[in-house]
Amino acid sequence: MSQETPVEQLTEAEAREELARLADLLAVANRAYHAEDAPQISDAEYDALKRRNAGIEARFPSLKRSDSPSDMVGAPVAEGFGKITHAVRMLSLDNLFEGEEVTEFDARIRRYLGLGADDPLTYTAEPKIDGLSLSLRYENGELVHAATRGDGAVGENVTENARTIDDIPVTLDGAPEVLEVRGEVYMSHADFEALNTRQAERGGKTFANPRNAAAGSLRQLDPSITRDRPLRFFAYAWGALSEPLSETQMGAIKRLDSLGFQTNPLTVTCDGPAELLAHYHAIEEQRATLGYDIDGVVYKVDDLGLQRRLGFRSTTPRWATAHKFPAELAWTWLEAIDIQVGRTGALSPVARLQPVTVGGVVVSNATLHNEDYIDGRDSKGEVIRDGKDIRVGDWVQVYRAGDVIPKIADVDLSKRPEAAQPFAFPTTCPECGSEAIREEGDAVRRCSGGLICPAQAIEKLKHFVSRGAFDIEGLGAKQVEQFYRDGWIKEPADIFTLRDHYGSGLQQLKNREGWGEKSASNLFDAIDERRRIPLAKLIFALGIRHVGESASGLLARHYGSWAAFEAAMGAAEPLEGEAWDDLLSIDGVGEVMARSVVTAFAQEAERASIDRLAAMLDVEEAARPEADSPVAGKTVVFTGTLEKMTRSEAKARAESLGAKVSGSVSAKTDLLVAGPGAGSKAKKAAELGIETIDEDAWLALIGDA
Ligand code: JCF
Repeated sequence: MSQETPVEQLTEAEAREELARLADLLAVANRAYHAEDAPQISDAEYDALKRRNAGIEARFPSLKRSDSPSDMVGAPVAEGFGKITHAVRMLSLDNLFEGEEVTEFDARIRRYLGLGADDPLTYTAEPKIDGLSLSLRYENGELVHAATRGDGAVGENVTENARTIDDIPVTLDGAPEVLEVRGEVYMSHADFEALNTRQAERGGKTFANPRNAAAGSLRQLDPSITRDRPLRFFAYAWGALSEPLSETQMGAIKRLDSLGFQTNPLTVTCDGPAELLAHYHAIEEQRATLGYDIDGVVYKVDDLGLQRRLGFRSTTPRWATAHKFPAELAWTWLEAIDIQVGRTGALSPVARLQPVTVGGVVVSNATLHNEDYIDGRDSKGEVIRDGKDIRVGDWVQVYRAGDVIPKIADVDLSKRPEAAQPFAFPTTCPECGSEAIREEGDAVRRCSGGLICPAQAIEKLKHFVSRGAFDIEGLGAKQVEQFYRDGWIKEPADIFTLRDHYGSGLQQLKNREGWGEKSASNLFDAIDERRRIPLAKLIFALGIRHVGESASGLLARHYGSWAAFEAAMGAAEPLEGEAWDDLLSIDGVGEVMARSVVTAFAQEAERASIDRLAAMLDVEEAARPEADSPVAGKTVVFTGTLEKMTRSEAKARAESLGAKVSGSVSAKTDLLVAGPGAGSKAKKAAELGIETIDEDAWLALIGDA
């Protein structure tokens, strides 16, 4: 990542741009990984992107996007399994990579808790298993269900499969009435090799690595297949509990162990960052001889009372982190550079590589980001890789860090073939021939063809039918692409006339290859089922740049109905005036996103296509946010000394209840919480007639007293 402008040096404008780029890259990576079960970039690369994103957000909190990758956890639920809503959300972990960051992690926790550098603070450290997480729910000692993490809130029901895993007890003795045990399903190296050999002999599917093998094996619709796969399970956490397991993390792990779960024998307690780091190195040294894949070491605050106080950010606990092992590198030949055109017209260069194994995974594609990256410059025009450009025929270093899209980190000029020419980045779209334009301040060149570009049209359609959007059963990326190529579906509205046009008469869907009477009629029914659609899903499905799932939710809740939303976008078109200001007033909607939506509605062809679609649908109104906490929607200011919590704890708690926390008192302030020593703010609040309460009254108000 050294090639990129360090986060500390980014200007605000660059940061905004970079956050947009990272959101795009991570969305692409996520889709590639989850839709195809075949990662394109490594875990570490993926982590590096997420980390950079988080770093920029930390420096410029106001630029955080409503579709921020920081708010995503894992994959949406796959089709085919029932869904289980987790009683307690399943979390992922923040990552750190460098030794010094362990000290920062410790310092951050101390600051949050108001502890001094010399106060004792114990952590646990354990290997981070590279498998997939699973939540097991026991009621009265019986396993009642098992669910994958899914998106953290809702997972897949894999109970029958989990029952076939030897390490997972079906009954427990002496367990709390309700006990959700969380841990990692994984496959050992030996079992993985044997499985792949067996699969190859039978002409079956072989797996890229043990993690994919474990995921593929657990997510079998037929449990008898899972039974034949040698899966294992380590327990390391818990969800809902009817009574506490212990007062410490280590105590809880021991309790899980005595209940009959496998827990990792390398789990230890450490007093402070130096001991954590020493254990990290000890585990790193044993990594190759463990017999299963690990990708780092997990650190947790040992005291569960402190864990409770530390709480969570949106998807990760403050009391834990994963210290990842460094990325893996390999050298290979760059055989070609292809250009892919995305949904928003972005031309993305993809490196086609002579296949090479990087950290156990065969890599044949890598991202080259954009034209400047190929040239040896970052998006600011600053020199990267000492200014070396990348050419077809070069000997290049591939970098994989984790699990999603590998990238080219370096090039060896001493091996450059004489005939190698600088890469000429196309200025026309390779898919439709339209001019490809790079706008001021955009790192990316984009096809200007809009809907006439088949690549954009197809990508837009794929997005339209994807999981967070219309999610039409039987109409996935493959089918949409086929229908597009046949001229049956050119835009989303055409999906809803498919039955009328191709259900009967000369061109019948059921007579086409791959389709029969039943599947055709099921498809038409599935399409009809989606004619009624929540407003947020419709907005998201439109595939407007910068408008992700959470932004769509914000817009839907703000405008309430399709008619109101559509009218407002039209009225905001001059990018000024009341409707424009109203759009910008939505918390979480920034200027870039606002501009993007309004412009989409202002483009005649696009607007016509949206109107044709809306005419086919019955759009459900969105519920306006309801005040479900006494401080929801209120602007709160804390001042003076707080005695029962630190300032950041108070802020996080207030925000989790829907309040907005501000640093200064103004006419917009609804409530001032003043501790001893409150000065000018209390005075100002009194002048403005703003309600002022003390810490105890605040705790009583929010029900924490
Ligand atoms: O080993 C792991 N992959 C692992 C993942 C271990 C842990 O202790 C975890 C985790 C994910 C979340 N703990 C949490 C809270």
